[in-house]
Amino acid sequence: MTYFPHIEKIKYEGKESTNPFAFRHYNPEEEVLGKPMKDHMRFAIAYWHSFVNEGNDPFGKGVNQRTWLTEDPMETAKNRVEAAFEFFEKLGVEYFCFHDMDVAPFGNSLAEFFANLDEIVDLIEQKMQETGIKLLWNTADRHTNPIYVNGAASSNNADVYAVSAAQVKKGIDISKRLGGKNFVFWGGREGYETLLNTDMPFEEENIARLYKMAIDYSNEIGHGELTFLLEPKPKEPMKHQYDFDAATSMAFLQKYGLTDRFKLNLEANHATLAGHTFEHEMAVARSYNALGSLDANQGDMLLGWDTDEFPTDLYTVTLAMYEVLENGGLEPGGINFDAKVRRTSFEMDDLFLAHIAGMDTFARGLKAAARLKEERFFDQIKEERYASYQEGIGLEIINDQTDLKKLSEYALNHNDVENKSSHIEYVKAKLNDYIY
Ligand code: XUL
Ligand code: CO
Repeated sequence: MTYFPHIEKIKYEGKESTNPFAFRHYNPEEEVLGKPMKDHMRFAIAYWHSFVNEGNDPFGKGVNQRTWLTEDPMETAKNRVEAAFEFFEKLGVEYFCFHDMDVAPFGNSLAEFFANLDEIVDLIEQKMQETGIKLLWNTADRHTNPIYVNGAASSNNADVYAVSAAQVKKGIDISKRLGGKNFVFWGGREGYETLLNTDMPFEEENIARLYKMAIDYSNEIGHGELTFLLEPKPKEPMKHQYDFDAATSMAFLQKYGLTDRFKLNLEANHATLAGHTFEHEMAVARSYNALGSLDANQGDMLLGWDTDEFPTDLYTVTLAMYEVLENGGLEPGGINFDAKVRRTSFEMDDLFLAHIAGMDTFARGLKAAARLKEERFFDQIKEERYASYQEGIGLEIINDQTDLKKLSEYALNHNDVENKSSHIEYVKAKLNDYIY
């Protein structure tokens, strides 16, 4: 059985290729800065967008043509595994990510859900062994089930808290079984609508409690190498999300002593929804040594929600890949396409075209970022800009050899403060030469 009969394994054919089903820039084995492209990227496919999403929106039903859909949810789930692994192999992507709810139907009870999961995870495990494809991360979907209407670990209802904990336990068990290296917590409904009825510190403390239990459990079952990733997002579905952005998430992790085992999974569209650039969020994470993994996509600046488009904006992607290089790579994290085809791209083949577009964009971004790094483009600009700290009073400041009295004395004797122009327009024009 094949789900993509017309598609052969996608190959790199070079810039001049006119074959839509070929990479023009992503050449997995090509070395960039001494490392194969594929190892810089560690691309992953998001199960939910590519194999579950039906192409519905608030105004219309699903339009996606998906030949794995049947009347029977378990049969559909099994078909999806087949289709997904055929897709991963043909695209040449070595990792995938999933929510528990993506891969198996819930059925009528938590126990039934877990039994369904066991059956499907058997299949996934078998496919992983056959193909060598690996799990980048899995996660527990604690937002879809109606019981999470008031949150999961932040719920006012302790029974809901327990269900959420059970899903996390099961998720960690699955991670161990499938050799997962990361486990994501995206606090979908961990937030609130109004303070009129919300005890914010109480809810946050409860969330932290669950994370501590997750760490303890992973140790207990001998899966202590697992990296937990908190994924910030500012709004949607909740008005006030507890993990608003990278800085807020780091404050939370520090407050509750979770930084040893937690890093961040940063998503481009979540960054822009928070009023930041993707590279800003990555730079913040890096400053805490907490850049764990990326969810690659892009938003639409004219829309205020999480559109999860495939990343094609070379400018942003270049700056993001520069941060990846500065981070020394992402391993054990990677770049997960948390992106969905537009509703008008409803054919099966569009899944390939969309991922190829994203992968080629990242390949170009990586190459441009490598040139920027090799030629020390940003380093030179910054060295010049902060040169006043390399000598005299500046050097004393950064060596902690001054105090307010000494600085005051110095300032009173220096009336001729001079600033330098940034020439930022010239910098941007030169940056364009690297990117395009
Ligand atoms: C939602 C989102 C999630 C997480 C995993 O906006 O990004 O899919 O990546 O739960
Ligand atoms: Co995401």
